[in-house]
Amino acid sequence: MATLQDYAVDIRPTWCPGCGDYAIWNSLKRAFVTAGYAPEDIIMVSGIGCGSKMGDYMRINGLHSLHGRTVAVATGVRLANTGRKVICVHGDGDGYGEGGNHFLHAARRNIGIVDLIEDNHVYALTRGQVSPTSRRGFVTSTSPRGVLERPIKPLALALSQGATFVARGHSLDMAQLQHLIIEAMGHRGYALIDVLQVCATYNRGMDYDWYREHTYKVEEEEGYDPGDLQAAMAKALEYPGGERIPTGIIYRTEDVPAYEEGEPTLDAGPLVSQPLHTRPRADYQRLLDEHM
Ligand SMILES: Cc1ncc(C[n+]2csc(CCOP(=O)(O)OP(=O)(O)O)c2C)c(N)n1
Repeated sequence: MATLQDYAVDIRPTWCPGCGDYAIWNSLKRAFVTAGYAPEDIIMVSGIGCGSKMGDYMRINGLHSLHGRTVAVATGVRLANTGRKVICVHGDGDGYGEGGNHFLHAARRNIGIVDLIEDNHVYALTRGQVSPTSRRGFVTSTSPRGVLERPIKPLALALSQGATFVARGHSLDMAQLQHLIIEAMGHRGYALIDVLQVCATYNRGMDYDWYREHTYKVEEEEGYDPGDLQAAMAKALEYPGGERIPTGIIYRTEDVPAYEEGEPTLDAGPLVSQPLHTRPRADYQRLLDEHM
């Protein structure tokens, strides 16, 4: 049985004091240990950003992709390694902005990955520009007179594309976040966890007190059923937009097969265990000779 020590590395995070990424970091490690995963059972794929450094700060199989390409790369990683848990950890810029297109297609494809988005509503690594979830009026270096656009609604977007597991946590409540990560890792297909994250440097208006005041848990609401898509959509549309932010498992169904389950190439096992069917070297040489 793995312990927290098994995930430890000697590298100290470069995140700012007060950053919500520390709580996400600890929640991930605790969730892995509590659910009984060893570091070699998991592959963490990230993009570029403060939060995307996550895999550097734990002893785990980790892969940095390009900014915005986290989910596309993770899809390939998952298809090659169906015996491993694949978890994406990246920011809202990476996931909903540059990677917004991949997000939609992963949701409708129901590829078996966990997609944890550290949603601090700002581009932090590049020092505080507007992100797709930034609130209207937010003053940043790229919106000196305040953001004009309305923020996207990531949970509603995921649900509208047929996502089968949609959850929201935040960096205030590590117990809830651990629970969401464990449930997402046990899910059959694509699992989105939007994690509201404090950015203590570039988004000071949305601090711990602000989140404490505005968040609530759906499971504490009498009769809330995460299997009811209409009710889930109503919750998903509450924020951004309104002042109350629902957290917890907003929607879940285990009735839809994951993409991998229907892919015939995988009948013979994970791609990494199958022989490489490469063409003879002479074929490539002929191509090179013809085109170079
Ligand atoms: C294609 C591309 N565009 C832009 C950048 C510059 N860039 C690096 S990180 C980043 C924003 C990161 O924001 P987010 O994904 O929200 O993560 P955070 O730093 O807030 O954790 C940007 C714009 C890049 N590396 N590659």
